[in-house]
Amino acid sequence: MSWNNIVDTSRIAAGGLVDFATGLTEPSIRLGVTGLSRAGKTVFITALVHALLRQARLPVFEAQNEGRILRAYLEPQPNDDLPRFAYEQHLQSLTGKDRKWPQSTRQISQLRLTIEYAPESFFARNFGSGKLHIDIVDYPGEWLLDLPLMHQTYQQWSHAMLTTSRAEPRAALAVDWHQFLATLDPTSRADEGAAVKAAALFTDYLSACRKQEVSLSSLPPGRFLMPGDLEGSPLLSFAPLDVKPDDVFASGSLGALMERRYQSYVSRVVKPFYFGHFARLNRQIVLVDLMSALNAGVYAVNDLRGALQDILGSFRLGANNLVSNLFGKRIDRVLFAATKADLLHHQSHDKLESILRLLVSEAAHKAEFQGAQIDALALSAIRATQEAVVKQAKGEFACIAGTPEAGEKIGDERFNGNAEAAIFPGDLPVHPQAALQGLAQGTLQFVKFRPPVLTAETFPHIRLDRAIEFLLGDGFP
Ligand SMILES: Nc1nc2c(ncn2[C@@H]2O[C@H](COP(=O)(O)OP(=O)(O)OP(=O)(O)O)[C@@H](O)[C@H]2O)c(=O)[nH]1
Ligand SMILES: [Mg+2]
Repeated sequence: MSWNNIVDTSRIAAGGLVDFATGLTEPSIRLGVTGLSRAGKTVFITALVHALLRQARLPVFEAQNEGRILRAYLEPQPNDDLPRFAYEQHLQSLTGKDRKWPQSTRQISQLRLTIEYAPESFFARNFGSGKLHIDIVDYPGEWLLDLPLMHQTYQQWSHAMLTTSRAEPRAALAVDWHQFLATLDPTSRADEGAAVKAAALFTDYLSACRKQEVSLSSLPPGRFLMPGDLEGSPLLSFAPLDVKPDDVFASGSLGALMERRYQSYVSRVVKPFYFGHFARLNRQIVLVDLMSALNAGVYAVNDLRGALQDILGSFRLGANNLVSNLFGKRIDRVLFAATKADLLHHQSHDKLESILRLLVSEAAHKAEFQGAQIDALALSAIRATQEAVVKQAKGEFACIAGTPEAGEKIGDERFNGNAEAAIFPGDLPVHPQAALQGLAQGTLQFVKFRPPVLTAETFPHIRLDRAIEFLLGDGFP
């Protein structure tokens, strides 16, 4: 074991000890909620917490169905170094007069929910009630996709980035960056201006790859698109150069400068995230905007497949870690969820789920993943639509209906944010394999609907209860 590994391992050990000390008295589950930007993390957490606090109708969540959940409440979180998830604020925006989706979040945050329950066994019940703390951690999926960088040198990473950026659909989006790159000589004297400009053009290329029409997923380094508190930091002024995986740079060269910055990024950004947050999770839900990827076509789907494989590779890394095993903190359940299922008619929910299941099982196979339970489902944390059948001369169409947001367009009609509308969202192919081959490209029609008017105590949802049962169900013995 190298010196570096020993230092790293002791970092988790220190963190693990704190968790161990705080977790000793009362059981806790540390649930990571992640997904790329706009995947639906904030809405999911707000809906999950709301449903548990208000004891919503969650038929598949057994402990609640059996009437064993006694009380649920929010508590101060145990980690002082993490911002709190702004639950009240997000709920307020969803339920306020204007009914808005919560604002985009750019940072990691955490919330502690505590649930008191009646234990299942007669013996335990006579000892009093059980108590489970659920620490929910919301973090950008972009940061998770950075973990493979810990095992790559700058030269290997550069070479890989260049290779993928030279194939379509990336090549067309990389033109400006490639043009500038062609003027850079890695062996020339280090030049700060060139490094900054290369980083800026590389970042523009990454954001172009994220646009809805392209919808690519795997775009590290994660902080370039989702800088968090590193906005404008020199840690982000590096970019790939046209080099070979085994090139060596002379000191004082541009190559050496980029290499040093890359290494700082890995040791000061990626590793602290891994050891400080990721390695301490024991449950994980990965939210995926699968519909956008399917609609964008086969490149987007393939890219998502690669991203899922990287993600599962990272979870395997967590599961095998000696120290995390020692402290009982390892991810033992991972749920992949296709979000916003309410944008499709229910006839397509099972199809959406089968497509995700196929993608995940392929990725798990390739990543040689084992050691944790994996599941996949299609859900809507807050259902903004209802279903309707629209009869037209050509036949009957299974539609969804809701209130489109102001400014949304369907055909020639522009909405004002108050009128309701029914649309035919399109159908998914019957065979999941066909969808993965790109046959769903351009077939789905998306409209942004406003959050629903609350007619009951709790939000309508699709399969949120299945997610809860899988992620937390065994916490109420
Ligand atoms: N119809 C519908 N839309 C949803 C649902 N969940 C999320 N959305 C939409 O997706 C958008 C993004 O959701 P967020 O929960 O903010 O996503 P996020 O992953 O937290 O995004 P960032 O904070 O930007 O990383 C929302 O503004 C909604 O428009 C859902 O269950 N149904
Ligand atoms: Mg968010």
